[in-house]
Amino acid sequence: MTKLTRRILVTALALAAGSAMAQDIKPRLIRFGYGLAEASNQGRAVKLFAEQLAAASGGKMKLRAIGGAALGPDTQMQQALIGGAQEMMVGSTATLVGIVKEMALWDTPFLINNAKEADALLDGPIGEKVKAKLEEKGLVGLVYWENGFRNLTNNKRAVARLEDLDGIKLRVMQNNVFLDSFKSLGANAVPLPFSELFSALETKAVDGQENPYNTILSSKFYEVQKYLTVTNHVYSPWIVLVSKKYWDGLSKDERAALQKAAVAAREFERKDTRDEAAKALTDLKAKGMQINELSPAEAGRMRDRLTRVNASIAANVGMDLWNETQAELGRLRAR
Ligand code: TF8
Repeated sequence: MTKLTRRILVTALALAAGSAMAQDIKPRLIRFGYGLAEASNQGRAVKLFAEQLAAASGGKMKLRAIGGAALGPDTQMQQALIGGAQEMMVGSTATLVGIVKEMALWDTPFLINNAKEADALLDGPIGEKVKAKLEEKGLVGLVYWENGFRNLTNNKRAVARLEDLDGIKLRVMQNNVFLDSFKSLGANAVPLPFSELFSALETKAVDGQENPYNTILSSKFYEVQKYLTVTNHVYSPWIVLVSKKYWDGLSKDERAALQKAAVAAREFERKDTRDEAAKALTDLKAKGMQINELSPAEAGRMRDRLTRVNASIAANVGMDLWNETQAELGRLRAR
């Protein structure tokens, strides 16, 4: 080797090492909590997130996934993130309404009609605006994932007409929009954390609940619920959250690695969830559930009752945000 080639080689090696070291990433261990089972769309996406994070950080940022609400229900994890006792979580936007009132926007019945609208609205300026409200409350929202369109199950009777809901004890998420929505449909709505739902259904403390097909499957609600009514009454997002205290201590590169992994997991999660939902009804039927669709007339009556809560949602999230959302949806639908 001539002196010159040796010098070139040494320089090349130094440059390569330099670019790896330019990544300001320290060894990190992130406790990431979630509420559903490991064998669920949520669990699968968290696993992919962990892999993507390792890849984006040269193996330095490690994610410890803790599912099945082992770290507590959503509201408890949110407080742990705010206090800095836990680094990350994914959960329902609906359980955040007590912290950021604008999150109630996503609870508006029939706001979103399909997956395309959901992605465009959540990933666009409206979704960003709502997400940004978290920071002053001690949370950082990275991305929205899909929970999905919610449908009704119960153990009393097939719900074919609005009146069939009369007196049904229905578990709802801990949030006033859901409480008002289902009260206005005539159900006896009871707020409960998700982690208590299976046993409440099993012991018949409640008669029914509402969640996307994916969750009815992965949480085995078909074991304790006979009737499923296709209502698609609201599109529920999930949101990936980081403790702001933790986030503030991260370098630019560490933040970028987290954001990159969150987006990759979002793309995976939405596809996985939609694929699973598309065949879920067949699966749930095979598990013994009795499934019915509402007649257009009854669906219309339900829709009409549910949208009576819109005025109070608009007042709560603010008229500006409400109007901007309607305008954005108008634009998306005109495309
Ligand atoms: C509910 C939600 C839950 C999710 C999950 C725990 O009904 O849909 O399934 O928030 O992340 O509480």
